[in-house]
Amino acid sequence: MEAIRHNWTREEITEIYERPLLPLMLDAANVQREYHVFGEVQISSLLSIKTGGCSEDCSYCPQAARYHTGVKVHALMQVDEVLEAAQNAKAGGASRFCMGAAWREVRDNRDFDRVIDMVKAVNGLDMEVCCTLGMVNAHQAERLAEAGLYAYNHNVDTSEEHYSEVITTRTYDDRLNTLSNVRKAGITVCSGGIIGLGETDADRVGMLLTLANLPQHPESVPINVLVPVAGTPLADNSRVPFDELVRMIATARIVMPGSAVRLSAGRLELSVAEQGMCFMAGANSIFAGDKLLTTPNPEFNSDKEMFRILGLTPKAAFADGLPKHKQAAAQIA
Ligand code: SAM
Ligand code: DTB
Ligand code: SF4
Repeated sequence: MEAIRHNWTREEITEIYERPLLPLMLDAANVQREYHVFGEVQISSLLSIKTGGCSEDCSYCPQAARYHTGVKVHALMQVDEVLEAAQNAKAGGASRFCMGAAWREVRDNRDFDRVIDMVKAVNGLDMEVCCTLGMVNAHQAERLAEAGLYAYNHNVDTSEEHYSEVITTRTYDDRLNTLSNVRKAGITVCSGGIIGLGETDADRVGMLLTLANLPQHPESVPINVLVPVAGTPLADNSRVPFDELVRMIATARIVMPGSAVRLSAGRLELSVAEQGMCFMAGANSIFAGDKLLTTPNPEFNSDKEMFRILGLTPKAAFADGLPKHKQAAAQIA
């Protein structure tokens, strides 16, 4: 088994990214087989707990207040509503429940107290609980960890060089700083990005270089394909050809062998055969459920059929080990 590395060079990642597609897929599949159960796919379910009206200018995002996208603003949901959604997600086969808020950052107010209650409530269902709430400081990350948060999603989104073309209201370093706060609090890290933002191949390599050279790789790496939304500045961007997505996934798989690589936004535009190529190239996680945060995602039954056709199996919650607070509880029991 090749060692997990954190000293990749740009040249090495470029060489991998540029390999001919089928040999690249084979290389990625071999890594996949060494580090994971081939064909096992982790299923996450997403819920937008606070929708729209966001102050940021992320040029891809339907929830930014400044773009007129038709997304209805919705205040923070109630804990019991969220719990019910999590129960439904679990019944549908999800092992992870991810709550997303259209916030720039977490603030220390009653809304955050309510999110803490949501984390505790969903944690009681024995699901991996995940949040994506924007920037967090060290203290906020610790509060989330104490409440039982398993994972925190915060994407670098693109390369450091391309970042300011996409977002101007915060910096790449802000993003990395939040990831470091999350890591220090002992929460697993979920961080990836989007392709189709107008970036070059060098930017895609650059994004993977940032992620693969973090002191510890993110446990989950979501690869999103831009979902173009009318009203956003990127509404008319051309669709990413599927082979470029496969290439991106395969490269992520090879440079971060132990991580879950998530085939994230954009699945609705992909056939089962194209998604099958992504799983072959090392994707081993998806968002399931007919909605992402605000945009549509494949229906439950079509994903069920895809799992049947491709021989995929859902991964159980906590298959990679219990988080700290659950380990203590397991010892007492
Ligand atoms: N507000 C928080 C933040 O920005 O970190 C959390 C929610 S935000 C919607 C989470 C991620 O969704 C973004 O970082 C981005 O990668 C992804 N995303 C948002 N809009 C998207 C779109 N139209 N297509 C693909 N991915 C998108
Ligand atoms: C991630 O990388 N993708 C998810 C999740 N993390 C939060 C979000 C995708 C959002 C797609 C656009 C929408 O539905 O609003
Ligand atoms: Fe706000 Fe997050 Fe959307 Fe950016 S990606 S506009 S921070 S909700």
